[in-house]
Amino acid sequence: MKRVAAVHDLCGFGKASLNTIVPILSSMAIQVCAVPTAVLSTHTGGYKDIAVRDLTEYMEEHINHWKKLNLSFDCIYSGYLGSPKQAKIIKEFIEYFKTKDNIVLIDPVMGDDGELYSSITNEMVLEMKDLVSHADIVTPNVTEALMILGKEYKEKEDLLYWKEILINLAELGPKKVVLTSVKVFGNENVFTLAYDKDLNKFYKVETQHINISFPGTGDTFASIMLSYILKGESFDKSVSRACSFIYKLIEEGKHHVEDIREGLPLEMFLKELILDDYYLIDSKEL
Ligand code: PXL
Repeated sequence: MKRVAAVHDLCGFGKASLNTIVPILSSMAIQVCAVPTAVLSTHTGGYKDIAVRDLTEYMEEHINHWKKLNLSFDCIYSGYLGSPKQAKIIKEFIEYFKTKDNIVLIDPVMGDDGELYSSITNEMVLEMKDLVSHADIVTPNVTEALMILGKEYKEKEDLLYWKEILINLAELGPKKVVLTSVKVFGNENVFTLAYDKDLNKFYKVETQHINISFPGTGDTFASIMLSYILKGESFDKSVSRACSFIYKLIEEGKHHVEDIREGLPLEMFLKELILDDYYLIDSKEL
């Protein structure tokens, strides 16, 4: 069984972070070993008076125990961080647990729609940029990508501009880059773009834009993509499968979720994910 070290927070209510990562990877027969970065009563997407416990100090003890146990992982997968110092802890984790065969996926969870999440500081953006340079694969949305590159937020651009952004991100270190929530001039759809530096290939997956933003969608996307990669699916197919399933979840979410803050209706459709029983939108070369 493949094993993933998942360095993410736990939000008690509202499907995001470990509440989506654990069910997705587990149902795809991948073992999740959590390194919790913070515990929150809810995610920060629309709730007030959130209770938060940052686990920066605790994380080192947690990881030290794992070192004594001589554990090994097929993937190191990080997301939302509780403090900028956690980026350094994760870099050390990567240095210790990285092998020539395992993969490092960094999802630089920081914001969406041109805004940083309320808990994310400028220091965090700089630390995240540094952390991204240690990744094999990164999965920012447009907001996160432009923040990392120190560029001003653009809601729409042409595909050549976004291609350049993929290249700029790969220049930081990662061999594979996935850019989500991409909008293009003269087109009402939404694109997910991917770049495989080793193959020098660019891919795009185009889906109809549904104007609802469920918190936790990025975590769900990255976890589905990672599940397929670990199952041996090709990079571009893994991206297109994740896009297809996310599209299905958003579409179903319109009918099944009363309060969008609760997140995507993941539990209702996990079975379809496991059985590959959903409409596949193919990727095209860009
Ligand atoms: O889904 C990303 C995420 C993770 N963790 C926390 C968040 C969010 C997005 O809002 O607030 C705490």
